[in-house]
Amino acid sequence: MNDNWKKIGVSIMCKHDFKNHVTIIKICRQKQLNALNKEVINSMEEALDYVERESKIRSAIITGEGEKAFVAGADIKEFKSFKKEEANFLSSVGKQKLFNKIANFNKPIIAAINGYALGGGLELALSCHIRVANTRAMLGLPECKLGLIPGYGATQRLPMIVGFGHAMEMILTCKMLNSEESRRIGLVNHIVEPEELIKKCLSIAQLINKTSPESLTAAIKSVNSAFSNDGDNIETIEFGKLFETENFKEGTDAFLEKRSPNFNR
Ligand code: CO8
Repeated sequence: MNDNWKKIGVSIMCKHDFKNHVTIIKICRQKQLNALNKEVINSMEEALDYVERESKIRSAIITGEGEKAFVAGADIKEFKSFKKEEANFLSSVGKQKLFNKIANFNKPIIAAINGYALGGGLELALSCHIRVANTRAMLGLPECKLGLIPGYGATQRLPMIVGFGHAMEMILTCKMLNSEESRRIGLVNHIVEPEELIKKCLSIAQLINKTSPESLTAAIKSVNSAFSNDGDNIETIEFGKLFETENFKEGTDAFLEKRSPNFNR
């Protein structure tokens, strides 16, 4: 990466384009398909804090390193041995530092989905205000195959974005959608060729940047308020409970051992 990129923590790179008033935040854990661990979440929070404060930056784009993945989920190796309390804690801290922070941000944030957006990775994209995918993107919520449910907001945000029926089907079947299917149900707003992805997001940012910053903050707050309820807490509690089940252990063991899970049914 060239000199315009600044490193935050171990795995976040940021490019601040003050002339065009936009920051690109890139998650760089390519070998693990940019899976979200605690370090990524903390560094993302730091990057977002800067964008929030810097008045010359009026919008941001989040993307993943490499050609394969936006983010392939929360880091399964990190949370595999968690008990209920640790799971509840990780879910609520992650929401506070990253997912809800983005959803309630004072400036618009665009997800540039450059490959797999799975589990927590799709939840990250769902937290963003606008989603653009490239033609290689694959979107899905595999949590029920791991003996879990989505724990970073998808049970709440997905029905708002694609409607109850499509949300239920995606969560209950764990089926991945390609970019065309994702656009058809409104999960992503646009699809472009891989080399056009950042350019397309920048062109949306340029339109945003011509508007009033105060209006953007108020618009985000107002649109979000249409959907406020207690579901987010219920999701965290239900998510934690699953860490006490045998099937969670079996689902995550099976993934790490590269085999199909054999669930107690
Ligand atoms: N966590 C940790 N490591 C991962 C993850 C992940 N989510 N995804 C991929 N990796 C790692 C693989 O283990 C592998 O590592 P290694 O080379 O050391 O074996 C490397 O990335 C490359 O992956 P694959 O070899 O599997 O690549 P493939 O091209 O064969 O497959 C897939 C790509 C289909 C994306 C596959 O990697 C996959 O299915 N990944 C897991 C997807 C998934 O289940 N995501 C959901 C995770 S659970 C979650 O996000 C819960 C959110 C709520 C959490 C709340 C807080 C606790």
